[in-house]
Amino acid sequence: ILLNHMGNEEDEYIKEQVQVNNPNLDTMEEDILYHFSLSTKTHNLPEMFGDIKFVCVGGSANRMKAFAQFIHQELKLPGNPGDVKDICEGTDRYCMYKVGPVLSISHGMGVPSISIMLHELIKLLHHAQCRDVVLFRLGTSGGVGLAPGTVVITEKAVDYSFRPQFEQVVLGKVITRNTELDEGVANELLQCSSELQTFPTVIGNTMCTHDFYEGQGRLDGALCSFSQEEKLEYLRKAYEAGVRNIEMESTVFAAMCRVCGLKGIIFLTKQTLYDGKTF
Ligand code: R2B
Repeated sequence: ILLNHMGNEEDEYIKEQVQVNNPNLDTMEEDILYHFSLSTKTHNLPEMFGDIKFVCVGGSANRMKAFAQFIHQELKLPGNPGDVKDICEGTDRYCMYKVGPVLSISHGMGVPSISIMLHELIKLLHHAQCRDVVLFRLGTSGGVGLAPGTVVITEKAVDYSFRPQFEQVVLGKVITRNTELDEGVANELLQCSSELQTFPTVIGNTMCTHDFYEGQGRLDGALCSFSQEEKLEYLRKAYEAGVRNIEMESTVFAAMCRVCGLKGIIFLTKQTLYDGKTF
């Protein structure tokens, strides 16, 4: 999909400029992207990042380095894929690699961690005057009622009550944001996957939780206040609501992409078996 869309100015995705929604940014002499160890004063962001079209984010630093090396090979870029350099080496919060028009960044685990990264990424793309950017979240998740190895492309990111929304507390008040993702790109990815036939792929809803253990109905945490039957009942309801996998970042990812005019896609592999037998 990256190769298909590179350099195609007529492409229907290629319309939007990355939007920030904060008037304060215009009056700031310097914007420090603290957790990337970058700043508008010390770095020429348009020169460094102005050609970015695809941003791929995932939880683990090692995985996102390996992904950058893979993309380097796929795009047949000059130089050695092993030499990709961490742009954020001044901090160990996140790692970032640029390979041609693709940025590969780690975001850690959970909504707070990815949310900090997304604020700084969106400001970075804005300061760098990037246009037509598509943002992908790649990663792992627990599947619900799927065969092991199935890839889920997210249709809607939903909360613990299966609602397509993300609640952010701002100055003590809850703000609710929509979490539906770009349908066109999701369908295109599904089409690519069915042509490749390398792994089973489905489109479904992804449930985002704020915890890996109790929040996901797991029986193997340090705390567990529910029975196996109660857990299965919850997962059954989730399945009926269209949930096909569970992870910990999708709602804020989808909400921030929508607000800032970015096409957001989430595709995740299923690792854990939520079948009531495994966990
Ligand atoms: C998937 O895997 C991590 C938990 O093990 C978390 O970041 C997620 O969403």
